[in-house]
Amino acid sequence: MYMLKPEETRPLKILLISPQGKMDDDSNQKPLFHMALAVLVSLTPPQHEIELVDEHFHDPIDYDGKYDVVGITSRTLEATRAYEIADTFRAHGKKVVLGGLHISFNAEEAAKHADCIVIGEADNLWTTILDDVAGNSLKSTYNSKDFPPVKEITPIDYARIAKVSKREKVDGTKSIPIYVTRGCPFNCSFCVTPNFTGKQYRAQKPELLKEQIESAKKHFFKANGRTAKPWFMLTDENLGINKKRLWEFLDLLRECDITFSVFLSVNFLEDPETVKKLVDAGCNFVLAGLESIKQSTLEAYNKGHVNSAEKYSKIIDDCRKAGLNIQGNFLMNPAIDTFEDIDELVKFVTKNHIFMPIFQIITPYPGTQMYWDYKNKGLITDEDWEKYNALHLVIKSDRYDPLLFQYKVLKSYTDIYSWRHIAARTWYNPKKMINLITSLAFRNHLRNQLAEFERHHGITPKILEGIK
Ligand code: B12
Ligand code: SF4
Repeated sequence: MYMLKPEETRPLKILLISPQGKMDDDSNQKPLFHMALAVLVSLTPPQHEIELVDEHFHDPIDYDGKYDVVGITSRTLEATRAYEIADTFRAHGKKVVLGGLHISFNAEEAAKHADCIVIGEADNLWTTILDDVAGNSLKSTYNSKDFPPVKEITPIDYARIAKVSKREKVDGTKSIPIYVTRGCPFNCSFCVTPNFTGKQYRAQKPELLKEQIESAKKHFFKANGRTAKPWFMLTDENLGINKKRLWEFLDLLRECDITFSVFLSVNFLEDPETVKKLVDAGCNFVLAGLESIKQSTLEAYNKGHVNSAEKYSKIIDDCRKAGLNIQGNFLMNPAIDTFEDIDELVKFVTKNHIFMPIFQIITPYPGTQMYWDYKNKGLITDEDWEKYNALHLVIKSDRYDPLLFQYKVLKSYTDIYSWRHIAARTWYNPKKMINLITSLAFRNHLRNQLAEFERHHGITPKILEGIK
């Protein structure tokens, strides 16, 4: 039994929830737990008891549980569900704290559903909140800006997470999240980072990173015949800010004997030495925001300075030859992308056998420059947050009927997960197992979404043929 020290507050029972939006997917790419909650667990003083619930893994919620406080995270896509859970807990007399990216930029909206809202990062204020709950003096708002700046990365306490979460050990086909850095100094207009953690770039201390990886392996990984090494998802916004730093981290990761995936600007992959270091360190794929194969579009997103569409094929091919997959992320916008452009993109993805491609409809997430630009011009047509899964068109479209544009993207996206495409990609790319398993999850999810879309809107593929 834990013995309370004189300076410690009364022990609390804390429930932390990661809600799942109704239109969120069940893809295999999801990490084992949400890093925001991992940070909160790692910061929580030891006398408190924690329970972690993750709806992405269908963990049930006990609304009658004896919790002193319920903390809920949320991104925009999950906000409506977060509010639903919060309202239900409050109706059961529980104290609810809401935090996360969406809440930070929609404080007024969120305040209607919570006893307390948290704006910004919680690393510098979570223990104050717990002390205030224990002392019955919880305030209605805590803003990270009012606390000392977050200068360091909170090391993740994998042992405690293993104790409080419902996740079992996994093999190398499911990813364990970890972060090496936070922040990114770039200014892409569709991204929340520049207005959230962007300016506060920081990195893990090497020795702590190694310790965390060892602990994560011990508590969350079990090898099997197919996968001998664990798969870590590096949830950094952009690991490749600085080449020297990146190389140091890659050397360090190499010593850890793991596989990992990472978000990285594609321009870093032009350098063969960096690619080699990534492969040697165990990188199984890089998620790169390629966004478009049209240079004019890249310029429109403030991405022209880092990306050059012309070079994509060569970079992808060189990486593949070196043993590295690039997962391409593409954005589609009815104001700049025609149906022909989407067809061209499908051809490009097919020809280049792009690993686990992601198609997204441009979505102005609250907190992005793009959101304010569209909002000020009155161009946002839908603020039903459930639809902010990047497969709905929530902005005004003059060129195409919004529903048809959405259908075109969803149909093209589903088509690139046909058996033929999956087989070709698996054949040509390295790391076949991850490719196959995750592609099947994407395929199932997309086919279900498409079928639902066609049923709900009475649309058939024939309709698209007439409007090219
Ligand atoms: C890793 C990552 C992923 C991974 C893993 C996601 C996961 N489920 O964990 C993958 C690849 C699966 C993914 C998918 C998607 N992602 Co993503 N992803 C990220 C990334 C790069 C890092 C997230 C992370 O782990 N951060 C580390 C944690 C510690 O930070 P945090 O969540 O902000 O938490 C801190 C504070 O917010 C606060 N806090 C958070 N919650 C709470 C709760 C309480 C109670 C308190 C007190 C405080 C608090 O304290 C925490 C510690 O300081 C972010 C970029 C970013 N800037 O966050 C984008 C980001 C979150 N993703 C984004 C998007 C749009 C998506 C997708 C919709 C894209 C798509 N169509 O596929 C999907 C959605 C799937 C989903 N539901 O997660 C957007 C979200 C925008 C928004 N407003 O919602 C971001 C911000 C990127 C962007 N474009 O700007 N993503
Ligand atoms: S490079 Fe990536 S993380 Fe950085 S601002 Fe652009 S999209 Fe966001």
